[in-house]
Amino acid sequence: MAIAVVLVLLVIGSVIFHLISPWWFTDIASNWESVDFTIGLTFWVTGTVFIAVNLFMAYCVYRFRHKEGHKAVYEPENSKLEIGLSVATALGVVAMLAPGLFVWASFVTPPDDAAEFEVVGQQWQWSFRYPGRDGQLGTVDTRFISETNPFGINPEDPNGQDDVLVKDPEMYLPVGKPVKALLRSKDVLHNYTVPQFRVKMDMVPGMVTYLWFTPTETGSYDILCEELCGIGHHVMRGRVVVTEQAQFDSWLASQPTFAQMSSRAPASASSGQQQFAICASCHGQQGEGNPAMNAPRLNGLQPWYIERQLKYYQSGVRGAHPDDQYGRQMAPMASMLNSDDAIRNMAAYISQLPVTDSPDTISGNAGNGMSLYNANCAACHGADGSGSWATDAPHIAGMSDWYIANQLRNFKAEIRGAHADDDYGEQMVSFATAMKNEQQLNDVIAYLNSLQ
Ligand code: HEC
Ligand code: HEC
Ligand SMILES: [Cu+2]
Repeated sequence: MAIAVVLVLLVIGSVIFHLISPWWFTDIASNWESVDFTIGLTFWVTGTVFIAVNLFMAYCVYRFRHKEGHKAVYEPENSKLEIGLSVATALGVVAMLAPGLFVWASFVTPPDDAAEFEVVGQQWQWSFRYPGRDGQLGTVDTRFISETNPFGINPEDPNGQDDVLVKDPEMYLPVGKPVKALLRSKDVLHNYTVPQFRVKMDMVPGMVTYLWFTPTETGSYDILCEELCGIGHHVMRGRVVVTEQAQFDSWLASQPTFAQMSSRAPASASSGQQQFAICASCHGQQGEGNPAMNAPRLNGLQPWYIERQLKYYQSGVRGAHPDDQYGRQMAPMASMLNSDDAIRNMAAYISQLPVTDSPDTISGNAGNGMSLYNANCAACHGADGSGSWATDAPHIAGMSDWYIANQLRNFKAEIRGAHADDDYGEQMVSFATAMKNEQQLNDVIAYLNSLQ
């Protein structure tokens, strides 16, 4: 009897939970209502069966419970019942699967007028490529990938010259126009997902997969990587902004083409040097850092990382948080570099400075730090802590240890990395929590010190 009651309560509870649950679809913003329809249909079919089977079970438990003097009857065959159940099950399965086949057929058949764009996945960022005026994307090959050609575009292919490159996890699309996304991965499996569009597709290294949709609502939506295995897919966040055509056009025009990017003059370290005197007053002549000024060592940092930080300080992505005492001292200094080129030149100058030694100021259990580091950090910063352009992670081994410790505290407290446009620091907010306490933090720092 008690079991029958529990079963009935289970059914009632599940239905109520489903009805009041806050976890339901986001508002749809694309043409794929049919995806919602098929998922809804599956819910109805499985939900009906769930209720029917459990209530029937509760009924049987109650009706056929043990009674003194009653004997069970053995009835091995009942063809009427068997046929009925088979037909009902078959109908239910068909109802769940058949509509999906039609939806899938249209999902893999983009309309002819769908405009193409490309999504590139890498550990752990998104970037995007749009065809230029010729409407055609140039060919690509992993062999061509380098710091000056991050997309690996074939320099010999004329179609690639006017390709528009978005090396930033924010992409735009015009509202109401069908688009076809070509999906490519530089390294491992990824999965491009925009929940509001109801689209997702795996990205497989070595091949190009695709999906298509028509954005129907203007707005800004999260891009997620729904690949699960691997350390950082959950921190691969991007944004897709759907706007009117005119706004999309002007955004696209503001992005560099491949020809523009590859014809840029190389950064000039000697121009950078001219402006370094002011920086040296805090960071030291060799960029060796000065704890008395709370200014960290800069030599040893990669140019792309320095460039990004200087831009972040300028735009308030870094060094604007009210509790970021030291970042706020640095931010106005970055504003003295008054152009993109000035920033590039400065980064070039700093990154070629001779590497100095930073005195150790923090001690801890390096062995313990090693396990923490290898499990949580090495995948991005490298086993030797020297950082990697491919994962956008800077050199951290042997740098000013008091500064590194401070940054980890800042990430953890979301003083750094929580700004909406901080697409790189955001990853660290999640990983800084790997050190549960000050002791573990010191252990990791001790290990980083031992790596220099
Ligand atoms: C008034 C002192 C001061 C001056 C002048 C100064 N900085 Fe800084 N800088 C700092 C401090 C303090 C920090 C550390 C911020 C923190 O702890 O978050 C910093 C941080 C940085 C960082 C971030 C390092 C990292 O590992 O992320 C860079 C890059 C940098 N400064 C470059 C420069 C450059 C280039 C100049 C000259 C244009 C300059 N700084 C001038 C005080 C200064
Ligand atoms: C998913 C990749 C990833 C993982 C894992 C990761 N980091 Fe980072 N880390 C980054 C990126 C990207 C940045 C640069 C952030 C930026 O540009 O603002 C960064 C920045 C940092 C900085 C700031 C350096 C500076 O000069 O200011 C420190 C310190 C750091 N990471 C330490 C760690 C430690 C310790 C771990 C392990 C607990 C770790 N990271 C795990 C990607 C990662
Ligand atoms: Cu991924």
